[in-house]
Amino acid sequence: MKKLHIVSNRLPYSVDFVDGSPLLTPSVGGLATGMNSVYKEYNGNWIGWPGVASDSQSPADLARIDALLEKEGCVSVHLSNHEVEEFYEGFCNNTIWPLFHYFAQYVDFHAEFWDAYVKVNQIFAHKTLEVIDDGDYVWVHDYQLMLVPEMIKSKKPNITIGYFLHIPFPSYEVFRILPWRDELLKGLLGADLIGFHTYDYERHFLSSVRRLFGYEITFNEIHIDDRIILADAFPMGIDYKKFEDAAIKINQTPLKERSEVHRELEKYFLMDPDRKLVLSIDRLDYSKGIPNRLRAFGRFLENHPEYRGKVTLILLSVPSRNNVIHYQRLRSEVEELVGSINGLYGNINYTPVWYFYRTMPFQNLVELYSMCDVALITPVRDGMNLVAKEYVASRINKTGVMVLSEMAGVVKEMGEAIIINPNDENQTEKAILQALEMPVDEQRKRLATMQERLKRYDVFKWAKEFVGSLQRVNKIQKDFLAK
Ligand code: GDG
Repeated sequence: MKKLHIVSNRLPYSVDFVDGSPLLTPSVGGLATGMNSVYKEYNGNWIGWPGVASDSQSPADLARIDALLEKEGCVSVHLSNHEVEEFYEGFCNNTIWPLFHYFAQYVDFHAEFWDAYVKVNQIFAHKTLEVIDDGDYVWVHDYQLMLVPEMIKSKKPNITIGYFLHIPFPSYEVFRILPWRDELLKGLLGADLIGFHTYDYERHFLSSVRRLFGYEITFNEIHIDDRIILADAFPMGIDYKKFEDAAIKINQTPLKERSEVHRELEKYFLMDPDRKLVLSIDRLDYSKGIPNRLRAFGRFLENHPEYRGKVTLILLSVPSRNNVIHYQRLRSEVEELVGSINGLYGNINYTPVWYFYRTMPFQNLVELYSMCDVALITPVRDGMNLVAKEYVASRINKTGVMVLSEMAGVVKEMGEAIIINPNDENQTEKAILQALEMPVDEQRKRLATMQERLKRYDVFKWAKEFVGSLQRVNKIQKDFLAK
């Protein structure tokens, strides 16, 4: 049977040392959930970096980590501290990430970062080539590994390769800024199927292929000599049932046994049952539009004094990429804005913004989703945004309103949200008011439609459809060659 292997920057486990022995903790993220459902079924391996630099461990410890991972079907890629710095923090997070999110002014064009990117992609490709057999399928993930498809295809043309990009693919005019644009595209074109969250990203990609290489493109098929490459949209879903079940379980737990977060939120409503909570959750990343959101909330309190004391914004900012200067500056900006809003509109009994700079356990996350009346999701660019989907899935009482940026990929599946341009703070301010005042009947109607849609196309369906298309493209290619 043909196997299916996954290649991603990080393996779906984190490694900790307990009493001197390495211990694996499975990752609970969306990608791990979706991929676990396929690579084990197809008896393949997951190739990736375990998150520990090879030169920070003794060879004996590295071997112990590798052996533990091997038992889980995982193959470790070894990267040194320096490689992680120049590849991941350098080219991935200082070059591709800002450019693909339209932050051209933040992009670093360092040749050393590019060299490290090529070298690390080669390490991933070599590792993959060591464990795959002729005829197997390989599914490569995300912007860290855009060169890997071609590196595999050039050595083993009979491997069917899928690639999925989790971030936006920018328009050609932005993509062309990159000195290494041709190399990145060539790397991707080693794949047989290239997937994006939305049709717009797919179109941008095809337009770059056409403009830079002039290849023949029919609908979403790229023809290069005797090869056919398919580009398609696969909007990633969530493990809907996991969020729904967690919310049901929390709801059934007696008040006394609920978490501290839950009890604190209950107290907030006990003081005044008409009070409302607005929720904002993301990694502290400049693409997520956190300052715009805070300014819009500040304006809302300024222009609607009747809501002071009645509405609190819970702002959960998950620490991210602290080594990068733009992230450090963003943190200061966010903290200043929070301080200024609280200083201007708060009093002894009322704090307008509850700010948390940390990661919360899954249960607390679902508690926040289920207790907040409004979700304020306003990225300036976002490949998809799974938080929006998780909020909808956790609303088991069928109420709740989403204010959603038109710049997030998820908006294509959430036409029932209140949709805003995140750069228009006036519009966002009005949307907050509209959300807080939306009649319950209308909330239910809008939410039910979104819930139905998200339930149907969950992360398992997403993974299955991608793999199905990968098998189909293999057949299309064979039929084409047989003609
Ligand atoms: C990239 C793309 C695309 C957040 N805070 C906590 C926590 N989370 C979890 C959420 C959600 C995930 O992190 C965040 O996913 P997003 O999709 O919102 O954003 P990115 O991290 O930027 O992801 C994005 C995604 O890839 C998938 O393709 O949608 O556009 O940028 O699942 O639940 N989880 C826990 N505690 C927290 O405090 N446990």
